[in-house]
Amino acid sequence: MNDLEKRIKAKIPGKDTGIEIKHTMCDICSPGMHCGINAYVKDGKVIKIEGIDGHPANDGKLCTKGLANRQYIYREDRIKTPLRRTGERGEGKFEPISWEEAYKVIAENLNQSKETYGAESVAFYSGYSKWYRQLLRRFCYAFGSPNYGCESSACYTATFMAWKLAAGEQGEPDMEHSDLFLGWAFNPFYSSYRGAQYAMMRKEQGMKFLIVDTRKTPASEKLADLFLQPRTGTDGALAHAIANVLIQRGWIDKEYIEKYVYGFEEYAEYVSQFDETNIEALTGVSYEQVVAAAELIHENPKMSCNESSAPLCHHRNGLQNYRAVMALLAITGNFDCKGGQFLSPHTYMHVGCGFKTREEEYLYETKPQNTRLPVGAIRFPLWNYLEGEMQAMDLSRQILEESPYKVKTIFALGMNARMFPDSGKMFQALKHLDFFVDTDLFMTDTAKYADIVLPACSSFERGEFKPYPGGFAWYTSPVIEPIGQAKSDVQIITELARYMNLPDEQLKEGYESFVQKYILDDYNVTVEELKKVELPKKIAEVNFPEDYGDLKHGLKTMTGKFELKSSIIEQHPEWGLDALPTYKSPLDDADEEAYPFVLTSGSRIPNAIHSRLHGVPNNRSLRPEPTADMNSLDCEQLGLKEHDNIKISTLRGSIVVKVHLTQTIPQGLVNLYHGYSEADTNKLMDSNHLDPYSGFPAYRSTRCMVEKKE
Ligand SMILES: Nc1nc2c(c(=O)[nH]1)N[C@H]1C(S)=C(S)[C@@H](COP(=O)(O)OP(=O)(O)OC[C@H]3O[C@@H](n4cnc5c(=O)[nH]c(N)nc54)[C@H](O)[C@@H]3O)O[C@H]1N2
Ligand SMILES: Nc1nc2c(c(=O)[nH]1)N[C@H]1C(S)=C(S)[C@@H](COP(=O)(O)OP(=O)(O)OC[C@H]3O[C@@H](n4cnc5c(=O)[nH]c(N)nc54)[C@H](O)[C@@H]3O)O[C@H]1N2
Ligand SMILES: [Mo]
Repeated sequence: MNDLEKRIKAKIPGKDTGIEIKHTMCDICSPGMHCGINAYVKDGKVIKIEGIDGHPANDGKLCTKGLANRQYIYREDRIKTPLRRTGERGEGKFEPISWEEAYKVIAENLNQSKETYGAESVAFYSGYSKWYRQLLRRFCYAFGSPNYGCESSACYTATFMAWKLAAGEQGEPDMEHSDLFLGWAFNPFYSSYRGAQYAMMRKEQGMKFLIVDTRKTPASEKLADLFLQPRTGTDGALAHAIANVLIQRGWIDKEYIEKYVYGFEEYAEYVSQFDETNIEALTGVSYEQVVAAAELIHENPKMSCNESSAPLCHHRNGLQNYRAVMALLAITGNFDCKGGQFLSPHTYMHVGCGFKTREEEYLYETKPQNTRLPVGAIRFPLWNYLEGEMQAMDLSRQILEESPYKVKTIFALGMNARMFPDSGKMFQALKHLDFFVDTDLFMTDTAKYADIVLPACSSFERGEFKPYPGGFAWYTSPVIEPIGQAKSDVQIITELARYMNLPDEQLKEGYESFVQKYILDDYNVTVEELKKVELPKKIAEVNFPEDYGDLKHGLKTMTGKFELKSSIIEQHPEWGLDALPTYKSPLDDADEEAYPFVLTSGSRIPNAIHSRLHGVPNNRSLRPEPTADMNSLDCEQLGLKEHDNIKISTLRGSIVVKVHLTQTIPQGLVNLYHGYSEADTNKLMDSNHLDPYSGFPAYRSTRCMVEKKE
């Protein structure tokens, strides 16, 4: 009897409960978390869940989303069998078919598309789930298409790109040894509660916080020693103004810059234009506060900074703004040293766990050569240079315009068309396809457009590999049978690869073989061993990096230095991009008088994650209706009371939502969460309001107007 079983018996003395407690993980959230779950299973059903004590990700706790797992996996709209569309696209009429039949139809149509238009006419797309992506990518390459792409066309990748430009690889804060933490667009209280707990602990230990956010948040209230509240997307200007004060006052590390930083002179010259004459007009932050920020940085020399996956980059100037914030680390000598930012190579699925894997080898060793450029490559050349996968923000355009070539088929896992700016255009593009397969747990609005829908299973119904920071690794086993005929995504990909007899033996060997050969073999541990352990097992030693180790060795940039001025961009003048982190306004060109407000969307709320929990009753009950936050003074001027209906309009369209009056956001801003079918904020956005450096959408800065709706 293990400890947990003892606890159960203890809870119900003298009774044989028939309950088994099994370990699994929550994958509702990002791979950066994946908390451990005890699933209480009775008669093949999960009847209760709780966090696993001692688990490195969550140590017994679960957040509002994690606690939703039971209602999530048993959502009524779970797809139970493969389906073939019988009605119009979007109508939702389907008939069940067998897996064999589904594979046959898919294989025929994919091959047909390849024969008629070339392999590149088939795009392979993954929504927010990440755990199967390696196999999907290899499938795409084995099929011969360059068009693998995913939700990361709008999440995190711009951050990696900013890091690749500056330092060749991704950085990570050494918060443990910092005097000051630069929490720029940082509110882990809603997006990652473990991060919030750690920040609170460091606060209590005396670390200072400079919080920069467009809204007042729990982080600005609980953590900030200084809080700056710039207008949305004006962060680059603000960072430059802070840099300018640091440089003018000599509060920079000249020796470090001399040795390790490239492009300082031109950068210093450039930022000198952000000063007391213009900074308040540009950002809404007073010059006094800019100086106060510089003073705080000067007084607390060891400074690290959060890595922002979304809000900083969700602007048409996002990547440049990111580079501007990172520059503060470089000029104060806070990159590659204790208490600052260190390079942290990705272990798996872009999460740094402190040890290396050969994931990239698996991903790229079969990449086809001499294919056409992936979708988005011409429009976003820097993206293409650094990432080489499809920039999915250009997908709807290419499907509809059929330029530079036709994309006629999409094979998708977990596609959410509402993720794309101008989501209406993405739905239109789906209609334009010859053939569309979507694989999901639920019958979503997007799946309704598919010709074939495949039922995927949840993390409770599958086994999955997972590494954790500190050198830990785990491999879960299913805790219940799949719902209906659902299969795990990796099983689907592998079976289809075998059915189509794709020329990739490794892919056909499946997921476990990939994990074993490309990850675990290097650490002398087997999948079978990891499946048996109760808690994630330490498989690798993780050593703290030496100060300036990477810099002394030379970074993986063209100059070997931290680049304030990008030599990659410098060498490609034909891209029309700036090598320095130049600043430009984030806003679109809509007429300011007609559209006097700015819509920012997506700031995380604790009870939802994108589209996937809006249909889960407990979570929905915490915020039953799509609700926009607006400043109380703006509401007064518009004659709005709490929970009135408002119509938010942009050049692209309008939606109706409830209004919430608040002081947490400044006047002129409208803040709304995304992913709702009935009030889709991305419907309001222009599909061309994108960052030319990264291709990222400007979810957080679109001009809009607001009217009361009776
Ligand atoms: N306005 C606005 N839009 C945004 C953002 C924002 O801040 N503002 N944020 C952006 C960001 S950062 C992100 S990451 C994206 C989120 O990207 P999305 O892809 O929109 O994320 P989800 O809504 O979770 O949708 C993914 C789909 O995958 C399905 N799914 C879940 N688990 C599995 C699985 O194991 N297998 C399969 N096959 N399917 C599964 C879900 O049911 C869902 O239908 O949204 C972006 N969209
Ligand atoms: N509960 C919950 N947790 C999540 C998610 C979720 O949907 N729900 N999504 C997951 C995913 S995919 C991601 S990418 C992460 C994102 O994680 P975070 O980056 O933490 O997400 P946000 O809450 O969007 O942004 C953080 C803060 O940035 C501020 N902000 C927005 N725009 C700007 C700006 O232009 N400048 C500045 N300085 N601040 C700005 C917001 O007001 C917010 O308080 O969260 C993950 N965790
Ligand atoms: Mo994200």
